[in-house]
Amino acid sequence: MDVRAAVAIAAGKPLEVTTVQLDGPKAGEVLVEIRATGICHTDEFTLSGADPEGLFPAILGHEGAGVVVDVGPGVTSVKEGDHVIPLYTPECRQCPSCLSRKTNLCTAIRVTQGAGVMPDGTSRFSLNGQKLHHYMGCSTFANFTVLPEIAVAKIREDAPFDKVCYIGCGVTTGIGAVINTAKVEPGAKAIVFGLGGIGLNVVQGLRLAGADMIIGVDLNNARKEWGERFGMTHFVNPKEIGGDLVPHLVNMTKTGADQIGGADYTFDCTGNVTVMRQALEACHRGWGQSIIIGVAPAGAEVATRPFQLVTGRVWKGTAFGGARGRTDVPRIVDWYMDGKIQIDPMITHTMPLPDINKAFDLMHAGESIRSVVIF
Ligand code: NAD
Ligand code: 022
Ligand code: ZN
Repeated sequence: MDVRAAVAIAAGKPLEVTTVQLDGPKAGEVLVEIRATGICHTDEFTLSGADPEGLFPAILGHEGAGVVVDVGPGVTSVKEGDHVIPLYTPECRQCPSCLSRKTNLCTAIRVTQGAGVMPDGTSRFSLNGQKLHHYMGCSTFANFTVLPEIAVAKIREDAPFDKVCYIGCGVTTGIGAVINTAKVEPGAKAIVFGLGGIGLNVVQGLRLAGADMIIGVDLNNARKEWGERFGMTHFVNPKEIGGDLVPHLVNMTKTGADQIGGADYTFDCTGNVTVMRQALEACHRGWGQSIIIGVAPAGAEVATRPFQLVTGRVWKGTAFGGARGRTDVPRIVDWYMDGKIQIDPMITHTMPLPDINKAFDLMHAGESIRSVVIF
């Protein structure tokens, strides 16, 4: 069939909005009509050419929501008409990783997903007979896409596509990092580095978890108001404190009885390795945990003195907020529909598919929290 898509022809070039061909779903696959998609940093990272694993030509996009319109042989968990969110981290419930209960990083289709093809090793997308790569197993920058059954989460039908698409990456990553990865408890003190599309969701996750002190750190003063809107209690701009950031933050977290100071939990939502070190070192001695969410540039390395770890600080990372997509994503949609979490104000820009390149311009300018294409 013919579908409308934004094609990443080559690294560093704008997306080309055109008609491409999509083959129907094979065994274990579903055809989904994408109704809305967010534009996330990793799409930009790949399009720019900075991602060494980026494949071209490809249909990017991994933050979508839509409706199942056809299913291939053997599909049992979803049917035509079901509303779904594509999952770049699938959940097969059968591989050693899923069965371990210790990680959300399902390995069932990992190799083919990374190679930009469906689990049978072929692509469903083509342009004038030339193969197009799938992206992160999702390819949501098209009004129809084919996905493995294990890579869709079935959601309630009253949820608006143009909002819940954000649960496909940013919302789940931020809230999940707090709840699944850090397991933050009521009364905790936390620091969030970077108040963008991920950090603001960490902030609202911390409020949901009952944290007492939520310090936001950002170089952009415009992000102070944003943080406060979702539960941030204190704001620090590293450029404006006239001294080192880590001791400043540690001081802020000191309370009467505890003059050691440091946060119970810190989160890097910048992808900057210097910030990652600051986030670890701003943790409380003996128990503080620092969670890396940001994706650093290719080849980057993190450093600290081993003493930081020997004295009980814990360094962790998280992918997709540690969420098991088919199980956890429908619950997060419920939280949104029940008013427990907010999404609408973070979607600062919407546009039709032909204007998708504007979303990348807004991201570069730091003007948007999230842009969403509505098909
Ligand atoms: P964003 O650009 O919207 O936000 C980043 C924020 O960090 C901005 O407000 C910026 O001003 C601030 N910042 C930059 N440098 C800083 C510094 N040195 N100190 C303090 N603040 C600084 O980006 P985002 O959409 O929120 O994404 C953040 C990161 O999370 C990206 O690296 C993205 O790739 C990553 N991410 C990871 C996962 C995962 O599963 N691990 C999922 C989604 C996104
Ligand atoms: C999403 N991300 C950043 C912005 N939006 C993001 C990028 C990478 C990962 C998670 C989120 C990630 C962490 C660990 C892995 N990935 C490896 C997973 C594994 O090996 O099992 C990751 C994922 C997908 C892909 C590449 C890397 C891909 O499909 N190409 C989850
Ligand atoms: Zn993303």
